[in-house]
Amino acid sequence: PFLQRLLTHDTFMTGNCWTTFIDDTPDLFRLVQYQNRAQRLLGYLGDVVINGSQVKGQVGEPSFKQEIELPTLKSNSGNKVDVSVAPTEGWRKIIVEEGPAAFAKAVRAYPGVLIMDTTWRDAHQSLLATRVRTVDLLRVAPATSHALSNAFALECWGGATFDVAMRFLFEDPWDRLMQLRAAVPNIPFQMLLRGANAVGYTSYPDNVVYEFCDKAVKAGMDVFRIFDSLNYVDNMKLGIDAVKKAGGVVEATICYTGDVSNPKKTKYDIAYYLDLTQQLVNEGIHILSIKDMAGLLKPEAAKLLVSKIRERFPDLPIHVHTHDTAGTGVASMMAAAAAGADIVDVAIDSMSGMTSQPAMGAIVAGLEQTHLGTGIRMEDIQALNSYWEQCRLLYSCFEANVKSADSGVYDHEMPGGQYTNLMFQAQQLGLGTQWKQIKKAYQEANMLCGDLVKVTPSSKVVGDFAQFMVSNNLTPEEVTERAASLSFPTSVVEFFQGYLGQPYGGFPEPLRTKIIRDLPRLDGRPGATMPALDLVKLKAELTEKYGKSIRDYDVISAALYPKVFAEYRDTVEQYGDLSVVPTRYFLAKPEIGEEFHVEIEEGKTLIIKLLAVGPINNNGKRDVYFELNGEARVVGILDKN
Ligand code: 3PY
Ligand code: ZN
Repeated sequence: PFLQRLLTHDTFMTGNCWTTFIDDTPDLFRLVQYQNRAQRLLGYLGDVVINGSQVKGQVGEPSFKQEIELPTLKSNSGNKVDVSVAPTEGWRKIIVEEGPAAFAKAVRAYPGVLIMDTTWRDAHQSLLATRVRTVDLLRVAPATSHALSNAFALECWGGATFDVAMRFLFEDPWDRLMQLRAAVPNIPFQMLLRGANAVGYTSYPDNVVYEFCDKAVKAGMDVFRIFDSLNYVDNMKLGIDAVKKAGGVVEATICYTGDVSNPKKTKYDIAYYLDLTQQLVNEGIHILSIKDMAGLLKPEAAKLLVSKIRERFPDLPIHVHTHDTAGTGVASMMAAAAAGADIVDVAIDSMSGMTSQPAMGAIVAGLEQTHLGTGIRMEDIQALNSYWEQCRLLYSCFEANVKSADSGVYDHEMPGGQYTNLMFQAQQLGLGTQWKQIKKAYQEANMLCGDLVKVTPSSKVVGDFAQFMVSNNLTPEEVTERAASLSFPTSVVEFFQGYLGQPYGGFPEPLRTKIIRDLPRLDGRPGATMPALDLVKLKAELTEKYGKSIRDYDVISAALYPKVFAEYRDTVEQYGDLSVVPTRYFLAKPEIGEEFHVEIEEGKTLIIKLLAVGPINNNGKRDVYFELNGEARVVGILDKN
């Protein structure tokens, strides 16, 4: 059909088209591009048909294969809300019109408690290996912007979402942010920034962190939860300064570990957290976050910690984050609210509980008749929840099979996301029966490291250490005795060298010396000794390789994750933009004869049907026959089975 169109094209028919053909006939070339794009997309779909999805971490297929029903919202008078019209009311207005300081002040003055919904980031990072895709967020975005218009924020970016988007979902994290921003203009967006590690697992040159924050604000980010995995203030200061310069809201974080309600746990006590808060307040922050990444903050501890900070810093907005691993999340957030917290983190019910955040519905209902109401309506939560119930099933192939609460977390102290991850990995490696040992070894490895704050990336160090102990059958005593001759995982060695920063209380000796031997040691902020990365040069190199479409955003992606970015671009080169493929067909093949739609750009929809699969040929390939917008298409796919 293309050749037919070419041969009958008016300009072509004149016979006078060779030199200026491309310029004179842009419509024809748009058609070529479009057809090329469609063909590449069929290449991906064909590969899924023959070889199954190549998305890492996927076990089986989605257990839900119907079209997901979108939420219907009703106004107080019972009329259907037209969610295609974006609401104008919401907390973001204050950030945009009056700036971060005025926003923080208004939040502090709010008489009730505000919620932050983590469904779009931490909840799926903790439950579904961070695999929720942009399409599924975008579909629920209009309803969310109405239903949660009084929310403090939607946590939707940062943490692991940045690299997972490129690495496993073959999508661009910046596009995700910009598209969500366009769909939700009224509710502030929050991201998780790992201080000097930005959205990575290691320190970066300072200029990369500054550029990252600048671009994040430009792409639509508002509030930055800035933490350091060792609560090392020097690392955090860099993130704080970078966010301030970018014009974002600085939510500086104390990562919570230990148990302030237990007088026997003395390393991380109230005095430690008050001192840390003071150091952060000295940096001129807008909001304080208490980040309980493992779910260790018992209700009594929440009451104690929040009330002490509230007493010392009456004007400081306090935002509390927890994970529900032990099952105390709702009680702890209620206690934090009663003790003076301004904002608590929740996830939509069907994406809540266990290693995720506590349930939005439970907390909103629990506070509803008190003087601490959230301004969110229960019926709106139910409407959003029904979308997420279906969505969770769509991503069932990434569930880690965490089936219950685990109050053992008070001993092993694993962060929520890591818990699910390590449990899944243990199952995959056939170490499933040794899960109990991993948890025990994690606790032992933590003590060997000197009892650390454990959150990305320090939690990875402890996790790698624990897996090393289990696979080599080592007790803590054996590790201590044989440290000088054992071959430790790189992350452990680098931690002891000081590449993550300085842990509170210092490195344990003589273990440090035995592990790092004659390798260099860093005794200050790791990034301080790193030369600036030449981003102009990097952009020129990327443009040379990928063409003029390289944006400043891409330069940051490549600076943070050179290899992941290159592989992501190769995939896009091969298949085109896969973010537009509906998840069900991104992860699993359609039935023969099943028709589905892919909107490759606004107003351009491909109607696709799988027709047949041919026999294997001499090259080990199979022909996969599709119908595309009514025309037959074939793609040859290597059968890897
Ligand atoms: C991350 O760094 O991704 C986290 O979620 C830490 O809690
Ligand atoms: Zn978390």
